[in-house]
Amino acid sequence: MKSIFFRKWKARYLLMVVLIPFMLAINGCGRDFNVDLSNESVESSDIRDESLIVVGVSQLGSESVWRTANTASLQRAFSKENGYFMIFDNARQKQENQMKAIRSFISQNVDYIVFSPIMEEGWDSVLQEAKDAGIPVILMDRKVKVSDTSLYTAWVGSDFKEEGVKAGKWLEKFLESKGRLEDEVRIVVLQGTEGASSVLGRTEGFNEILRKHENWKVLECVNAEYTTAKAMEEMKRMLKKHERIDVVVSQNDDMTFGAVDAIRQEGLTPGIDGDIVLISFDAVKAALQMVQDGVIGVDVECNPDLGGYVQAIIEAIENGEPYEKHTYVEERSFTKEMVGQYIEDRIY
Ligand code: GYE
Repeated sequence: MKSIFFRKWKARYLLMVVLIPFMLAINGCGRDFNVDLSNESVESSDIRDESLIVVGVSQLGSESVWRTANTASLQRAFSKENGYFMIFDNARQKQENQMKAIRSFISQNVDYIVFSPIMEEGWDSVLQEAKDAGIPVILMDRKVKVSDTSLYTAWVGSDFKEEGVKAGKWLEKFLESKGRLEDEVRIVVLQGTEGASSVLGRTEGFNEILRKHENWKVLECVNAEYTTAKAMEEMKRMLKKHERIDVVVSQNDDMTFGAVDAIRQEGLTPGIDGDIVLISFDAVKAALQMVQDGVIGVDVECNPDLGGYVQAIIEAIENGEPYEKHTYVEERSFTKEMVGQYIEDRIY
């Protein structure tokens, strides 16, 4: 933890390094510096306010509705009203951009670095640099695979493996209810970004249940990058290639939307009473509506509202209080029978 004096000095310096490139960008000549101030008007009071905690946030991209909700959650948590100055960088799906952003946060001497690592591997050196600079790093959403866990301070996110298990168990129950537990079940899997914790965990969890059923056949497991467009393309291709597909396991809702469109375009009916059953993850509002309509069989929730949890950890560190190294957030699954009561309150 750094002294107030240091923070005051640093806040003044930081506001200069943040604001100057921002002003240049407005004039069309700033290039690499990516500060999202769309929700923050930079007023002179910001410049004078030296008590704010400076948090550098490296978001991995904006590929999904989940990700947008996650970014909004961070913006709510790290607001000026809550005592924070947030420097936000969108890495646009590139690990090298995330590394650049983190190094830039280190050179600006921020108080905390918060980031969602696009993939698990490859973070040792940059995290070592943050540690050497004495800047706590709080991971959210996805994890990192490092030899030394002291390279990060804490992690907040979902139990992705458990999400995969829930998906598999729902499929068991569903097939049983249809009297199809013994039939051959032909499955395709739409996976998200290669090497991401959410992909690794959901795959591992689902496979744990899959292994118990010899009659469940995975025809293909493809990378559709967590996006609607890629999933639509892949789903169309697979529908042409395989004479019958019974189940699509789609590792996020955005890909599910693409798969549903592709299925319909092929003249088939997606849904629990249709030709192809869909299993999805995230549980964003538009997908919950599709659960209610019977188009998606189950949507396994993944909670993007992580800002408050990260903020609580920072506050504990600031106050010298204990905090958990790993925090798993609460989640449930949604099916047609019970989803109705949850749709209206969904804010994303
Ligand atoms: O499910 C997906 C997103 O890592 C949990 O990333 C996250 C996943 C989420 O883009 O929609």
